[in-house]
Amino acid sequence: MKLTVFEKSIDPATQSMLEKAENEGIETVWDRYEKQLPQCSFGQLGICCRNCNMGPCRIDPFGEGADKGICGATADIIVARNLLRMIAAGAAAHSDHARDAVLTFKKMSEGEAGSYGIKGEAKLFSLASEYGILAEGKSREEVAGELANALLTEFGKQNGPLLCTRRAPGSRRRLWAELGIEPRGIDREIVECMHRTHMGVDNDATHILLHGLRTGLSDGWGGSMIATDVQDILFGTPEPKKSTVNLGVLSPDKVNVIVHGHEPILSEMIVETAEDPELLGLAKEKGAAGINVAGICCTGNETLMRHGTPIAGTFLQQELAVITGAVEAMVVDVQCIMPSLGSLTGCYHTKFISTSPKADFPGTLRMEFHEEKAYETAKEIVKTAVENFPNRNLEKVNIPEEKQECMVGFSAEAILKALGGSPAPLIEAIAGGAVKGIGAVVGCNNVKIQHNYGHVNLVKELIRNNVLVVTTGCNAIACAEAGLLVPEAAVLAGNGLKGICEALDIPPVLHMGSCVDISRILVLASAIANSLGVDISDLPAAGAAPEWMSEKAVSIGAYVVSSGVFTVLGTVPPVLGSQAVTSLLTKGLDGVIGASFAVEPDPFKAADMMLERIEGKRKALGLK
Ligand code: CUV
Ligand code: SF4
Repeated sequence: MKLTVFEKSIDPATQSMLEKAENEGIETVWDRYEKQLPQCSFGQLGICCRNCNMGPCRIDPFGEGADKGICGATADIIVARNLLRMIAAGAAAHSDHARDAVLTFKKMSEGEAGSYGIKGEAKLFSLASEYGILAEGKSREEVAGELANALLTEFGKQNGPLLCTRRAPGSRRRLWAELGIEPRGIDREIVECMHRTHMGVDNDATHILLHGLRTGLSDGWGGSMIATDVQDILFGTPEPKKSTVNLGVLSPDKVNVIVHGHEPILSEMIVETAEDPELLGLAKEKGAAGINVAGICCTGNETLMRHGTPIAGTFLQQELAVITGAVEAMVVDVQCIMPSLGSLTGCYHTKFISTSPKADFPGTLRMEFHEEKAYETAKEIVKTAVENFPNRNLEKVNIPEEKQECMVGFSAEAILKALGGSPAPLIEAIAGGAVKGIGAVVGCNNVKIQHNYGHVNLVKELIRNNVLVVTTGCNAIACAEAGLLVPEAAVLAGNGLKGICEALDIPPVLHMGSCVDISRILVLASAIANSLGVDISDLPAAGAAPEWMSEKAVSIGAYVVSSGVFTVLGTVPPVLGSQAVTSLLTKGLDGVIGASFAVEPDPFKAADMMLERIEGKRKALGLK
């Protein structure tokens, strides 16, 4: 099977770079995907186990060979355990990111993270009071220090519930408590996943999965929420602003520095140093017209939301950015960074710079990033990029023209502000039927789905049916590339939603941030549910991850569903090898926590499923 560039992506910039790659004999993620086909069906079904060294074991899906592992583990047990490990990895990724943000915040409060400060003072004080810290008579830094300690406690706590869960409606919290899935401590839940999945520990699929929900909750209402909150204090809470996206944001005559990964701790500093007069002078000396910083993946979303820094692409466009031949430095921290970038950057002049003490890749220039010398290191990194500018090989440069305007920065605070201070106008619009409900569409790209096809079509279908869409992660970038994040996109919305967008001058699709910022969606949903006096599961809302691939997305799915939101997955998780697990996830959960998963790769059908759920919830609330 050989896919054409048109079958690989719906995005013209992506298609043209894929053509360039083919002409230059450069391998991309799609080529490697083709070499993996057909993919192992035991893996796809989730029925192989390597959790002890009597194995590996696998279950015969046709019921002819082994129906148990050597220890006696059935398909149900193996599938559930594997899924729990995915949730653990995803929750760990978000929460360890959060931990680093809090540690930076703590160092900042102690005056040991020189270049960082408090840009979100209001959030500092509101969070401090939420955590029971008295601010009176204390300096900002003292309050910050006490808050940092309180937040760090959430990671190591032995007994719950995590304090952020108090933001959820009371009925939801009571349900979690009754089910015994209230998250206790962030680290505790993740460690317990590893313990339970060790050979011979937890061997009941339902029991295993309930802990999966608890671990997911410790991410959504713990790690991710803390990451968002602390980053807002350090860097400011996002507000609406304009920017541009897609590979066309790369500059033909400026030094292009790409920040890729997830932690704004790094990208914020890079953005700042790009305005350093000394570096700008050096750029001029090297023949460049300036320094252009552009993002990829969620660290890009972070700087986009706060500074309007342009974004060069989604997850599947990371290699293509290098293939433009115009990137002086690809600067990465953690998560969603393809190790292929090492050999790929070797084919161009691009410097591949890894910065996290936790993450290295083949072929990188290591420039480890520490808070104490953040500005200096960022400056060193950008200087390396500037000095690399003369090495750009003009014959290899081809930057696609495509770049799209977008309006971003819709934090929960910004949305409430746009509504005039309370969710009431949105609730009225929903009650009156102008807006049918809310769709939360998030998540990655995945080579198994035509790039951006799932994202863009699902979202278009929702807004056409008067569903206001909130988005994060790569879905947000995909929507931006398709021109859906501008107020003018209201013409694609149904009449009711269109009227609201025009009245408020907002897009029908609201960019709420990076993947950890799905916590902002939880906060917004809680605000709406609380002001109606209902549970989140009563709201006319539904979620989707049309092209998800990462383990983080599995953790997200676990907490979104546990929070009461029906969620449609566009790619099949490795669970189909167990009838029991599959039916629990897609049906059984509904009776337990008021929401469940569905799997539907076709975005039009997925939209129908979400619309049906939204209609059902409207009816139950007595809305027409
Ligand atoms: Ni964190 S997790 S590919 S960057 S959304 Fe993008 Fe978002 Fe998935 Fe990764
Ligand atoms: Fe096989 Fe059981 Fe060991 Fe898994 S834990 S590898 S199923 S013996």
